Amino acid sequence: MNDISKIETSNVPPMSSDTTLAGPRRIEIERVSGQPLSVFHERYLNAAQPVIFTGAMSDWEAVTTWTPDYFKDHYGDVQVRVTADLPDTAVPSDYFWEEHIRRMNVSDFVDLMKSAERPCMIDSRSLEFFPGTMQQVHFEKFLPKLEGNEMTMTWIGSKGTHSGLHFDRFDNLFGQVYGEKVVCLLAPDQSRYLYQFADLCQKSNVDPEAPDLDKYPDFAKATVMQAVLRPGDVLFIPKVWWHSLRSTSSSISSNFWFGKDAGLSELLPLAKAGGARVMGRMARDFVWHGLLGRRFERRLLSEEPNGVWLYQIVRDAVGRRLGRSASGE
Ligand SMILES: O=C(O)CCC(=O)C(=O)O
Repeated sequence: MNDISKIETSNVPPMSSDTTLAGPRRIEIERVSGQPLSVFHERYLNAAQPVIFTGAMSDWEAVTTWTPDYFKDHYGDVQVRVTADLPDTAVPSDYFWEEHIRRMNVSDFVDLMKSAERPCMIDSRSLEFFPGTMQQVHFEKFLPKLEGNEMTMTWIGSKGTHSGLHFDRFDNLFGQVYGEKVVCLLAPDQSRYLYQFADLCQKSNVDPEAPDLDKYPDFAKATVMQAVLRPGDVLFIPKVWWHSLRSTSSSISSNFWFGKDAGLSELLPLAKAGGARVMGRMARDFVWHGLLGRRFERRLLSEEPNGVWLYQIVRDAVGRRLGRSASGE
């Protein structure tokens, strides 16, 4: 049974399929409820098609127990790396991580969440840090078999956290456990409208909810899929699909990265969409930060620059080849 839920238009920009209106076309992410798991593979995973399984977590213990206070009561002494004093912007990669990293225990973090004026979050922490929580989520129900490289993470944050529009290299099942988040998705072929960061082609300068069309006029040609995620919703984000998430309340999410990661052949077209700016910067960073080892500052909620990542791949491949020749293989 398909059930297209109504989107809260107070939280997200209005939907529009009228391309004569200024701004991108906005459509709802498909919602499915009932007995959806059997259709996941064929209809969504194999077709790389986003979908929200409404209420898919209703019998997961996490949904009935996880709150900020639950983590404080059960894991208060666990030390975590936190991003705090976060900027009020949808483009966190404009900032640098070092200025926002704090280390504290979960108890202090939950107090901070409740009192801080600026957003803060425990971002992308493995559930292994919180013993017992791994048994309270059941992403494995979506997959006939596991490969062993899956990562189950949690995101715990105050109202107003922004992930920034970006893509990842793994398929992702994103479960909203507590509170609400607004999500925007764009297909990989929309990359040419997204004004990627020169040093990080997987990060966009555009706020998909409130784009600055004077600065980023091509974004008006894009198609944005969007929804409000509520407790119990599981969203499928196919690998290399652009996504941004913003919390509209205190929020706890858990996500599950799985499958084969996108390789160079999938990533290079996305880098090329950024044009000479991205490709030139990648070559420069390959030499400057990779080969010559010059220090770089990591952007907030970001990986190392693309050029450094590429350098590491090349270095490891060369190392393996030299190792094989030395051992006479
Ligand atoms: O929830 C968030 O703020 C970001 C989540 C995300 O980017 C992801 O699961 O890949």
